[in-house]
Amino acid sequence: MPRTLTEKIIFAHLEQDRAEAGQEIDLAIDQTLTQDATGTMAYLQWEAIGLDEVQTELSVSYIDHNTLQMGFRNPDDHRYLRTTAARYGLVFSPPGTGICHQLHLENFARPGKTLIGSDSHTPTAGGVGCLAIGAGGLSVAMAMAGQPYKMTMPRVFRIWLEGSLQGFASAKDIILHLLGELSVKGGVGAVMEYAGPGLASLTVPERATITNMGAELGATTSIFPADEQTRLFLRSMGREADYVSLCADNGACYAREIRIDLSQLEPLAACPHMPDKVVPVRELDGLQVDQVAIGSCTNSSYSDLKAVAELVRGKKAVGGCDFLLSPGSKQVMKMLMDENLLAPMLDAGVRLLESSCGPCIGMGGSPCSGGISVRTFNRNFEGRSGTLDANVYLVSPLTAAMCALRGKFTNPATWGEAPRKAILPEKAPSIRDLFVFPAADACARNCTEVLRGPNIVPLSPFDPLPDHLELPVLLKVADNITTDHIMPAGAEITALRSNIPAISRHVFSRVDSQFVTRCDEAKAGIILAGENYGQGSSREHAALAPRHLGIRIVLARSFARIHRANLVNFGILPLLLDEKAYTALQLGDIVDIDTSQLQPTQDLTVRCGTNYFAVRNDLSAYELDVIRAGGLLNTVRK
Ligand code: MIC
Ligand code: SF4
Repeated sequence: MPRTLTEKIIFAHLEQDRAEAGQEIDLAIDQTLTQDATGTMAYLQWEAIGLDEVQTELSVSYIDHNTLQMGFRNPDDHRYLRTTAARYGLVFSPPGTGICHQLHLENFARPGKTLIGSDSHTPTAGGVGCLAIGAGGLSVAMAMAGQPYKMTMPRVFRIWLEGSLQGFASAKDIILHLLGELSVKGGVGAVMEYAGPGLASLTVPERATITNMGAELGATTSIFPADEQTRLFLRSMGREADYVSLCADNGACYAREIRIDLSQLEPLAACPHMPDKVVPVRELDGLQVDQVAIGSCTNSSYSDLKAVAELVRGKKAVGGCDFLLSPGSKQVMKMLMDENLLAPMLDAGVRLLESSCGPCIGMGGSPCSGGISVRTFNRNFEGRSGTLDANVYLVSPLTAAMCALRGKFTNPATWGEAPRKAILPEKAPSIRDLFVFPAADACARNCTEVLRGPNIVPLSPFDPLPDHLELPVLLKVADNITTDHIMPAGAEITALRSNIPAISRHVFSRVDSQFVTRCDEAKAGIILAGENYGQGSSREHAALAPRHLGIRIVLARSFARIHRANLVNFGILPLLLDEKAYTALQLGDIVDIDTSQLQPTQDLTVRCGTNYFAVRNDLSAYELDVIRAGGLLNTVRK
């Protein structure tokens, strides 16, 4: 039977040779990655599993999210990650080397391999034909222990590309266009597989922009075939030997097809505060801009930044418009230096930042009060920039640079001629020596002492699920609640990622300052939510910290994939409500659930006072076992 590219990679990593969409599957994992903000917890959990050595072909521990090193907490985390990598056989990427996804694409991602990463933008590696999936830290720790990754067999959408990009339209505009069409929920349960004659003109860095931001569609992942463009990219990275040609079979069956004529696209922008609120840039003509930030794992490649350098050469950013730029890796930085491309940017007023996530996760670079910030990033959720009342627009690097030069959005019809597309050199400078590879000798690894600090607090075990729960609703929230709403980021709170008791004091702090107090008083309770609860980041702290506060159940209209898995991993029941029950239930209501009656995928009835509500339960037998045990670590310990 002809197969999609996604199916080919999945079946090469499965025991069984048939799996229907929607069925639970066990996927063997070749590679893992973590970053510091999710990594400390992932390695604390890895240590709790108790193995001596990672079991994957390759596991990499990157430091890129919090590199500020303000006070002891953050440098202690870095030291812990460096020593765990050396102790257990991981490659370590020191702070400042670059953003995990950019570095992984340049140095390690391979066509046909499976990768899971404790970061939702792990699908970036799909740009070279790797099946790359974002997951919670505990799921990554389990994969490092050699366990298959449990996931739902996805549906596969074919995104058929025709024509080629014209003028100032760029890869970012392809994915923004798709977000405008499908919305932030449009990809849930699906893999976006790209195909068609339009592929030939898209380079790997352009493809990686698209697969990266496929995360904002809620998709399981996004993937491009491995073709001549892939071979050229891998050759430039000094890794041509990693190339294998890979594409879907003719006649493969897709759940849905979406056609995009690239030649019809124009510069687009996602308006505050969702990545799917997409409009043509021309409609924003005249809107003043306070800040421009170029970078992030979406748009910080050599090709992106070279185009910016060419555009701003000999020009100046308008005074009063802050112009920040972070290259995605030291390799990108070196290439810009080698080609004298930094000078035109610095002369134009660029403030050059370290190769890290930086302003994307609110690590500095916050806009002024009520400010308009134009960013090449992938998320513009309210408050994520660090300024609650700022308005963030997501655009391509060229659109962002034009905003900096003019101090406002302008109509692309007035921009003149677009710079030529930057093509990677045949041999890019390597930065491989900056990674710390584990010692080949097991004795040397075993002798490495793992160094901790006072802010690194091991996880306390959670109790099993009681047979009966009678709990108050402690929070009622609307649709599209992001993990940034649940567990905010920014420099101060992210520094607490390895200390659950401390970080849990900040749960929902930007949504309802009384939430934690209500949890303290009630000791246990329920969160009631609308559609797509937990979209965005993979941070398991958005499940772990509420569980620490006593949350046992989330009743929602629907869940985002990674967050639902994280809830299960930490023993929280994710149950589904219909519109009527969601509307009827209110803050403070006491809900009575007989959990002893829970059966895999069997719906149940819950009571609230004299009312009864039907609740949908889509948990598999495995997931229910994990929740009953009080979480995955308890199951593993058993
Ligand atoms: C994000 O973009 O929200 C993050 C920060 O990279 C997160 C991970 C985290 O919260 O540590 C993600 O996307 O998974
Ligand atoms: Fe880092 Fe931002 Fe990418 Fe998340 S989205 S990995 S914070 S650059």
